[in-house]
Amino acid sequence: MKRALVLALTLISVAFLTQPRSGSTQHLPEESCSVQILVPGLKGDAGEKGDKGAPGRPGRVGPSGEKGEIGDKGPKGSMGRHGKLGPLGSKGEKGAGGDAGPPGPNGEPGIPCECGQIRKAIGEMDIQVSQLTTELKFLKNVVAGVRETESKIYLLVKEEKKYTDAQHYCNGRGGKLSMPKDEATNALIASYINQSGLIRVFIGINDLEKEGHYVYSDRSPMQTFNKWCNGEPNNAYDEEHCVEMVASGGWNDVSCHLTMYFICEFDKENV
Ligand code: GN1
Ligand code: CA
Repeated sequence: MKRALVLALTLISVAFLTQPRSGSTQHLPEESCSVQILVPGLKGDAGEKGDKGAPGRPGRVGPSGEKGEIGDKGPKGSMGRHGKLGPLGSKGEKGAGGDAGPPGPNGEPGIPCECGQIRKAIGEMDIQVSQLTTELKFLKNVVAGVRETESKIYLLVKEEKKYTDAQHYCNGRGGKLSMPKDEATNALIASYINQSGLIRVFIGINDLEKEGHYVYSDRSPMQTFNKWCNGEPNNAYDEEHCVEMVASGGWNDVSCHLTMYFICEFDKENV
């Protein structure tokens, strides 16, 4: 554009300068010379093909290609590092006891003394302590409450014993295992059991000497009065020779080896 303008101005100047002017013809050759310098020459012939240029700059990164198909599973990787320590587990069962350890070294020799006498005294005190402990239990039972009729005192012993041990316990205190020989006594013992919140106790009746031949703990044979529960005595498993009273006041023959609470009776005149 710029070039076209220059060319146009040049042509105008040429036209202007080539017109005859009055009184100034003697300067024409010099002015034609300066016009030749301003006008470009004709376009030349095409040159020879140049050398191959340097490689261009790398193009822009193209868009992501489509996802290919899933390849085959690779080989198993090597074992990972140990994970973090887990939380503490719950306490396990107690293990079996270990073997006994080796015996310890011998102790220092003791100070010589009249050991025989001291040992004897300690042994006697041990016996007294156990007797007093037994008496204390008995008294606690008494304080806890007894039942009585005009002639007897009934005591519930809250210690679980086999029949014969229960009998010995009562005998040792001047009494007997309780013997309900009539309706009134049976009802008194039954209410004693109920008020103590129990369901069964040993009473003093057994057929230890002869199957089916029931006697009281004073060895007197059972008379017509009885309170057998329905279907009892049945000598179940062929080994029921002692008698319990249940809360209803009914009797049932049971194994003498069972352990349960029991009721002793004492004659008031012996107390
Ligand atoms: C009891 O164990 P089982 O239920 O057969 C009871 C027997 C009674 C029987 C009556 C230990 O025997 O003395 O005759 O129920 N034995 C004990 O069904 O209580
Ligand atoms: Ca029975």
